[in-house]
Amino acid sequence: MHNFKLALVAAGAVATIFASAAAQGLPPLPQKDSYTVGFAQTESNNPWRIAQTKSFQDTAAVCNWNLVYTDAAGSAAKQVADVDSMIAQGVDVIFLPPREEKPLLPAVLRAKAAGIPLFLVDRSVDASVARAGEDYVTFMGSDFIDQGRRAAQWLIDNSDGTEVIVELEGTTGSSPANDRKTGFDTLIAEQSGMKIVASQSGDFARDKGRQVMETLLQAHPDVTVVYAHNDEMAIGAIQALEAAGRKPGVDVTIVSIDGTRDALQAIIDGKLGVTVESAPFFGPIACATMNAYAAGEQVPAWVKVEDRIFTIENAAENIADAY
Ligand code: GYE
Repeated sequence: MHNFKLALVAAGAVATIFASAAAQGLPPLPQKDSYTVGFAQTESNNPWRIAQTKSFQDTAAVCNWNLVYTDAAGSAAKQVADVDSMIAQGVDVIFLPPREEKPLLPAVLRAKAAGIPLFLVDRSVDASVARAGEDYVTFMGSDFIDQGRRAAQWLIDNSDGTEVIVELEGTTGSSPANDRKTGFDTLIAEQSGMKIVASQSGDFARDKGRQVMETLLQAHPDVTVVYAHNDEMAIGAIQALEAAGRKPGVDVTIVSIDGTRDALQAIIDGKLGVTVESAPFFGPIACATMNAYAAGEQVPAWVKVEDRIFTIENAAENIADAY
């Protein structure tokens, strides 16, 4: 159904590091018929997170996992406590999407010290302090810088060259917010007629995105483009624009990232220009990666997910599979 390409990439220095337990001093994972698998979800307030959790639950049945699931409800402090409790329970392995890059670091290091292999899933931690192949096994996820770059490139290709841009950032301190900003802003900075006039966090949430857009619209009524770091905030921005009498897709172009069902519908309705995919279906990748690690195979430092791009060209044919 959902096609993941497990590209064992050589994207820069990171991916040249390979983790196998023996080589790197990482905790080994014995080969067993069944594992107790911790999955410390960060929050459940959007379709992306719900789809990711379902993917882990579906995979648990197929891969014979006893899934220990926690939901940090949007709190990095609770997520740290959740990981600590998994360590105390002695789970076999931990999958962690760190809500923010820095606060989860101590928990990552405690898992290693406790002899539990930890895999980062969908978000990363600060690479200057903890490294794949040394402190945790690997990062499984998308190239967020490239996602931001692709959103910017679509805009450049579909613009007359002059734009007043408002940016809705994801959760402050999270790797997708940091990197999606870098990728987009860098490309836009090279366009003489395009200017990002405001950039503010909407915490990856629909209602927060709507509220922030309402405020920014008052300060910047001349806005012609909204770049949202995820689809939920893009939908919130569309609501704010419509409430203010603007026509998203006609007088304001919206560009976004994720590929949710609501976003594909907004594309079909002519309100959203593009959404760069950020696939949430990590269960099968998690099972394959952890089994490879248990078998003593080398696991790349970055198990990279290849993402598609959705526009009016292909939104209709993909909406049935969307989440
Ligand atoms: O884009 C967003 C979610 O970490 C890649 O988190 C993930 C992001 C995703 O809240 O919708």
